[in-house]
Amino acid sequence: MGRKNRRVADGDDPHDDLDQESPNGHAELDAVESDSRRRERDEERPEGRAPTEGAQVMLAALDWPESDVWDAEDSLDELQRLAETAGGTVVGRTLQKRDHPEGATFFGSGKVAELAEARRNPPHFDVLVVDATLTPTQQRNLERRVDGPVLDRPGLIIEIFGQRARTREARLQVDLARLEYQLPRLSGAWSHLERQVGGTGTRGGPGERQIEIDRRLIRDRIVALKREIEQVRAHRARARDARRHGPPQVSLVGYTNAGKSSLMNRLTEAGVTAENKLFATLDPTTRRMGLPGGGYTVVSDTVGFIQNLPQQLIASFRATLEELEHADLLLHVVDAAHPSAREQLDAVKDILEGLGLREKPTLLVLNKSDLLTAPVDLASWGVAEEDAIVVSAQTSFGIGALRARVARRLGMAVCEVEVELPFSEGRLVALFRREGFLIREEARTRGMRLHGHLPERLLPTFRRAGKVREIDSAPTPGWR
Ligand SMILES: Nc1nc2c(ncn2[C@@H]2O[C@H](COP(=O)(O)OP(=O)(O)OP(=O)(O)O)[C@@H](O)[C@H]2O)c(=O)[nH]1
Ligand SMILES: [Mg+2]
Repeated sequence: MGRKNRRVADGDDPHDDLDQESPNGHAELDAVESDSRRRERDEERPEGRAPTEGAQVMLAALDWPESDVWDAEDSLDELQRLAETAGGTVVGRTLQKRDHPEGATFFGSGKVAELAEARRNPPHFDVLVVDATLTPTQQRNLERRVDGPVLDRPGLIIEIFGQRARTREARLQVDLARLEYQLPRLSGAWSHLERQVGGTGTRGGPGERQIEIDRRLIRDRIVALKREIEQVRAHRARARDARRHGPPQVSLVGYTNAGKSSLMNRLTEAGVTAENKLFATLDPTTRRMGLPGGGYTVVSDTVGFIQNLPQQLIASFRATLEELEHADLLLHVVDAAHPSAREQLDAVKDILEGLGLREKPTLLVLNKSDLLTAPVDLASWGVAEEDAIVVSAQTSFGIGALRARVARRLGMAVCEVEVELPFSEGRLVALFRREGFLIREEARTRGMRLHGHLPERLLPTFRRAGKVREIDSAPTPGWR
């Protein structure tokens, strides 16, 4: 899934004062944290504030041959939006080209020195955000070198989820992801444990002893959170069980900011928050959606995906993501006008595959057609015509067709028919009334003639009992 920070051998590392990766991936613990550094951290990072909120942020990325999944500049653009979403102001961005990442510091020594220099001089930055997954050791070493806090991409995404989480379920899941992320990083000079475990109140003890205490507290909290999340999962499973005999389920999935919530609002008038922000939605919302012909389905909107979605979040959001497993149809929403639309599509497909959802019936919804300057060539998207549809949640273009397509894919499409049935088939007349829309009913000499709309899946039943004539009519406009 996306780019990974490849760990390289430490042998060529010229920085002997820096932590080295030990075989289990953890470095030697820091010695005593210096008083001045601790003071600075406490002043800069009062309890409860994310490191990026109100901070001046420097972005840095490495472009190396094996990291070619995304164009490094496009990925940096996305990182910039993420940093801004997290409340930071980006004061600079820098890209280093290299054969491979440096084992101890990720960037090469020249770039690290340049970053340290940039932090000391105007326009001074508070936080360095790196567009990669750093090992805990690299993160710690970079913090020492630039003498300030360093966040990697997963750390930043987890921060944003933390800022966005509102409901109890989302909070539990984000807290778990954050603690799992932090556990191996605890000895970092700028680790901000205080707001994770409700303030231990004992900070300031000697570093190593304190870190051991913090580790124990985090492990205890992780156990407690997992227990609570398990209860949420059990509750969701019971709710799903109750819905099993209800209408079919449709789930919206897709990259963050693709327009899932906007589409949900168009399809159901749900009034869900849709914003030009990354990760506007963290909780699944479920609403009824009317289908052409009078049937209905249930649609859920859920959390957006992103390239390199942190594993900790995927694991902790399992309770939420499990809803997707039980959907009858996935609507994969893509911002077709985005310059990185293909990469976003692939990133989402990777995540779906990782969740075991590759075989789920899926309809690709190419959204934001109002922003497109050329007609969509479905073949270039690698999908068959019947598996994709072009829409605009903003202008409503294609929304009626999307409803009809969903109905068809769920076997709930409706057609206009004239049916002749013998008098003995009274139970089918009742079925027509219940499941379809009966316009006219006539008693003829040999039986009944019914005219109206029937779900396509019921046509064989009626054909077995009598005669069915399909009336070719244009789809009714404006179905909601
Ligand atoms: N021009 C245009 N903008 C759209 C369209 N659909 C959504 N948007 C805009 O795209 C932005 C993101 O929309 P959302 O519906 O919040 O996206 P989302 O997929 O739910 O995003 P997350 O919840 O963050 O994952 C908002 O500013 C919407 O107004 C569209 O069809 N055309
Ligand atoms: Mg949303």
